[in-house]
Amino acid sequence: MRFVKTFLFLLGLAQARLVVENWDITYVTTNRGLDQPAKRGIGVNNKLPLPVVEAEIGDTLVLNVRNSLDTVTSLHAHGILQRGTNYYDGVPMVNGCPIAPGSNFTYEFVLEQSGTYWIHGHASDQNFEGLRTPLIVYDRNDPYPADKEHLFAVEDWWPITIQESLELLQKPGGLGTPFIYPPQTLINGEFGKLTKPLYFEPGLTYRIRLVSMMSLPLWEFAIDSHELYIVEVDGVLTKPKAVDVVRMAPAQRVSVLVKAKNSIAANYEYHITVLDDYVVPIPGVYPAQFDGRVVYSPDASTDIVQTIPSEPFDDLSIESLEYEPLLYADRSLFLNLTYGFTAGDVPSETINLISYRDSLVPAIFSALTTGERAINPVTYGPQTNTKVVKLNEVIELLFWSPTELAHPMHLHGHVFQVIETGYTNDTTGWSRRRVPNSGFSPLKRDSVHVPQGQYVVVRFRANNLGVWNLHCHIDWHLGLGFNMLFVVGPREMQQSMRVPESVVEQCRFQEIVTSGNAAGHDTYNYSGAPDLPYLEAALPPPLAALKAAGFTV
Ligand SMILES: *[C@@H]1O[C@H](CO)[C@@H](O)[C@H](O)[C@H]1NC(C)=O
Ligand SMILES: *[C@@H]1O[C@H](CO)[C@@H](O)[C@H](O)[C@H]1NC(C)=O
Ligand SMILES: *[C@@H]1O[C@H](CO)[C@@H](O)[C@H](O)[C@H]1NC(C)=O
Ligand SMILES: *[C@@H]1O[C@H](CO)[C@@H](O)[C@H](O)[C@H]1NC(C)=O
Ligand SMILES: [Cu+2]
Repeated sequence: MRFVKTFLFLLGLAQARLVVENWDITYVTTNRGLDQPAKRGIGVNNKLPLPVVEAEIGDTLVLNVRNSLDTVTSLHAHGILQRGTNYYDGVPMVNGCPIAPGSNFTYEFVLEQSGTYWIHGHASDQNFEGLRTPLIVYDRNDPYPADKEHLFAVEDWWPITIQESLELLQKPGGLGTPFIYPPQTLINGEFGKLTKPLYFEPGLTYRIRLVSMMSLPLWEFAIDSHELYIVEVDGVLTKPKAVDVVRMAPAQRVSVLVKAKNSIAANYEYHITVLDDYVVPIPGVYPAQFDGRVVYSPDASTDIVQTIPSEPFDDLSIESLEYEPLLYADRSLFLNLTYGFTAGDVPSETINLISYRDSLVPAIFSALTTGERAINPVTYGPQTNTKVVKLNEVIELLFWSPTELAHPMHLHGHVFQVIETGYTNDTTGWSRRRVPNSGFSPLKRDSVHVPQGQYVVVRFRANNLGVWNLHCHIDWHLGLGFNMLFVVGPREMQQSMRVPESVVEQCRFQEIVTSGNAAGHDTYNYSGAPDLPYLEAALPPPLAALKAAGFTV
């Protein structure tokens, strides 16, 4: 399909088109080619893996969804900014309502960015069960033209469902139970051991797109004796950066250019290595290495030249191609990424000791219908940990992970500059690395990895009207409340944003209220709203603030 389109562009026939996908979201029973019993997955049109979605910049993507599950669903186009279409960002009870079982819903938005993205379920972590696929947006004027492309989408496949897994975790003493059920690695929808060869032609330049659709581990990509030039990170073009190894955290995407050798005398290998640091080690499962052949000629003897082990690239050493110097921060938010226990030792993931719970009213409707009160974060319910920011305000986030857990943090609707990383420990004191203040264009991305015991500082200009999630992309962490909201420019939203009738209708027939505060009231009355879960490790301030706002805690 892609080549047909390229041909049309050469003829000058290019024009923005509709790319229509008709997706019936269904349960699929499959073992995905693995030597283990089939289990339930969530697929599209009775198939798993899902089709890769391909489009050109400027196209309108129309996703016609039918929900054939027995539970609600939703889709999120990860990394797509949804400028002006916040209501199609796909987070249930934030951007609208979930899609009810048996009903249809259409997402429709313009693809204004080129690059590598993915579409995944955002209701009840359904991506964990297979509802995830790459979204590639081509640009015929791409400043980094390549002769050919390859894609590696890597995901983990677990023998139990996320709901079963979360239920086990939330039993007293249940920490660690996910690891009793070891996962397998799938590459482009197939078991990793079936790694397909890459065919290289001498002298050509290849673009290799890497997409991490993982629920948990990090992984690395390398090709023996071939330098990789990073040119895209999370949809943002970068200055070319030569590396031997690319490291991918869950939800991240990277494109590299690779120049094929001029000779067909030897073949090589590529390696996808799933790491066991940053996650709980699972003996016999992680680390795992999957090797494929890079074939120049079927006659050549494979020449395995191991890549010299080297530090994978680091966000602070890469610059965005389009120059934007370090932003000046108007406001700085300290985000303590930690966890606590509710009564009965049930673990809860938290940001600043608040574990996210949905409100009774989707946040977008609270922003649009509460007038002046929309600028008060309490309107959205304290258990959503909402920050209300002015349109175009520059926000600095300091992600601090003091625990033994690492967190890939994803912001919806924006890309942030990654400007500082570091850690502190008693023996060595502070270690701090920061990008230069001037003459440097910090890397911008939508998903940043915060390693355990370390911190990362990012800045973004809140220039996209709407309600946007900030959450950890490890599915268990999100499922246990690792999530918060930004409401950008509620006054301007009230003036300019018109939610389509189909979005309101999806709420109405599920009897979900579409006006008022977190509890659906037009006043400061929060009676009936979900309480902030009480956490034993919690510090008093959020509880005190809640009591002051009239909540029972
Ligand atoms: C929902 O979509 C399916 C196709 O997936 C179609 O057959 C059905 O008629 C649609 N239902 C409604 C009410 O539009
Ligand atoms: C972060 O939260 C933990 C509780 O889990 C607390 O012990 C720690 O002091 C907090 N750190 C900061 C810097 O507030
Ligand atoms: C301090 O923390 C860093 C980052 O977590 C770690 O690499 C290093 O080994 C630690 N140093 C000591 C002395 O604990
Ligand atoms: C708040 O709302 C509840 C439920 O609608 C109602 O019973 C109660 O009277 C209200 N309280 C105030 C102070 O208006
Ligand atoms: Cu996390």
